[in-house]
Amino acid sequence: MALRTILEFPDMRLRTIATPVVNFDSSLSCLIKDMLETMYSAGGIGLAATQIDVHQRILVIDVSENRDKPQIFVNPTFTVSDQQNLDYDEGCLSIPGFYETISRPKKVVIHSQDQHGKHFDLEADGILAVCIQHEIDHLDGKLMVDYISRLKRNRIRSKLEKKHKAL
Ligand code: GNR
Ligand code: NI
Repeated sequence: MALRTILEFPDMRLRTIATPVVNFDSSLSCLIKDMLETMYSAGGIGLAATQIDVHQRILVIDVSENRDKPQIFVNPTFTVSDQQNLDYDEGCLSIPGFYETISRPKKVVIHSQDQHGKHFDLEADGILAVCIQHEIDHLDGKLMVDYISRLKRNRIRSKLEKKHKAL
């Protein structure tokens, strides 16, 4: 088990488009373990492999109160199952300290594989729907700041750049 470093905006590696997982082997299990450990340690409700500089289509999520119900998604996609949108105040471990209200489809059906390659579908609403869409965006090199104005985005960029220089 190992904690991995989480990349922070505006690191260009966060813009990489992840490729599908083809081998469901022990190295995938190890990677998923590291992702869960890193997510729990950082206090996040989700983590995409992209955020630890691994450009494969893997997500871990835990939206449970007691942080004891990990969900694993390999090669996930989703279809919108409710035309309504939900506004949610989103945070991101790769944009620490900033929160923005983002509007996304309220209900989605997730099509995914588990860590063994088995296919499954799952209907999600509420925070799980928000989180899975946020995480799939990461796999496509997209960040929540892409949904806000350029002015706000640039303000966040310069604050984080200043912080990175100070470290
Ligand atoms: O920990 C996280 N919280 C969160 C809150 C609202 C909407 C999305 C998220 S995901 C985020 C973890 C993260 O950055 N995952 O990519
Ligand atoms: Ni994020």
